[in-house]
Amino acid sequence: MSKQTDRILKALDQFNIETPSWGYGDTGTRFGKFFQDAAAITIDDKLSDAGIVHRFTGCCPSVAVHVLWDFPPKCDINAVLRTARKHGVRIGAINPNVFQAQDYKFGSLGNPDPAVRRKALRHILDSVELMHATKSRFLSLWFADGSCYPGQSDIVQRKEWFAEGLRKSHDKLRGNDIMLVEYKPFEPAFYHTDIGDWGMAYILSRQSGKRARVLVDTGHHYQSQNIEQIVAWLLDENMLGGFHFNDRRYADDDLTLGCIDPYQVFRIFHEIQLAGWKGKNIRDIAYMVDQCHNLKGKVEETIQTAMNAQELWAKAALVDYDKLGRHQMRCELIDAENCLRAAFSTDVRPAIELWRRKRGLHPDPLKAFRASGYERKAAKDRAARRRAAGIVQGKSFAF
Ligand code: PSV
Ligand code: MN
Repeated sequence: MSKQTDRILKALDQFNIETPSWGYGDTGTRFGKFFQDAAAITIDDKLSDAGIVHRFTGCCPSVAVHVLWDFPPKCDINAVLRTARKHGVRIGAINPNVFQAQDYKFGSLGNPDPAVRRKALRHILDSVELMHATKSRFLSLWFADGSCYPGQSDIVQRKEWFAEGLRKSHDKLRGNDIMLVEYKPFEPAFYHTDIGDWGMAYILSRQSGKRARVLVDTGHHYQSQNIEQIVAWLLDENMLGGFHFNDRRYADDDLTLGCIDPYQVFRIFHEIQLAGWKGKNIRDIAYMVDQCHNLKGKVEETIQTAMNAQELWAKAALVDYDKLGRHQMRCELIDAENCLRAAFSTDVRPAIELWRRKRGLHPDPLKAFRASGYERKAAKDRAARRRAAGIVQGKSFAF
């Protein structure tokens, strides 16, 4: 076996990517939803879909869940855990939901009304309990909080409310739990967002305690921002908690990882593997997908995402760090850049196929999934269940 293949196999052994439960259900834009017969209806369907993705790719053993969408009040947690086990997956990051209730119109932890702040905190603390009940390690926090007009809010006062709420949330963590703090520059707030960029997420995480880290959602940046630099800095500060992967052309588009700019994902992966090579602990990083697909088949798309991720991770494992370092020290720009280009342009697919074969997997997960007939069966079953339950296609967002 060539050294290169060996390097790829080892890199793939250390790479898993978590899929989101919300990527399996019907979703849309604010202008409407396009429904799919095969889309998941219940948490059982979502876990079944996630199980299928893992069965064919071998690299998606866990599923991120959104508390209210997947664990409504009074739901039987043990039954969900049993279903997950049956489908060969485990529950991953727990995402509290402090944005959809009417109370949160003007914010959650940053709401001027102390009763709403308390309600949001209560939900987060309940989510920590759910995290412990499901043996998940990650509490993943995203807040829609912000304001839409200049003068609407006292920005610094809200920062203090956030610091307080996050500290209290962090206090409930234990052992090797991690609290992930996600940032986003805009949407749904369009003037200021309380946790608007990685610096704000970093400051709040540092103030919260040793179990808090920053979560980088690749779709949550301004156009042309250098995301790999943010990743490199966070790694160096031991503050990189994880990712929500998706690709974008304009804003938070939720497109398939690597479909627009695969080189950017490669550059992010390169910074991570380089940090690992330099001795940083990169084992605890949570690689997660945060995508909702309105047009592509949900399971097919998730398989495609996992395959793209593996391919780019494998390419990033091929950078010659000694050589790169030498060229950098001599300011040999073209040669240094070519160290990255050489790795990026290597065809890693045969090595990935070998990795799959060694695990008893089909070398082409997408082909194997299509041949399985799973989607056809799910479409028939779920369309009938929708009909029986009277679930009908919704209207547009304003009518
Ligand atoms: C918000 O845009 C976000 O990225 C958060 O991570 C949410 O949990 C997720 O999307 C919901 O789709
Ligand atoms: Mn996200």
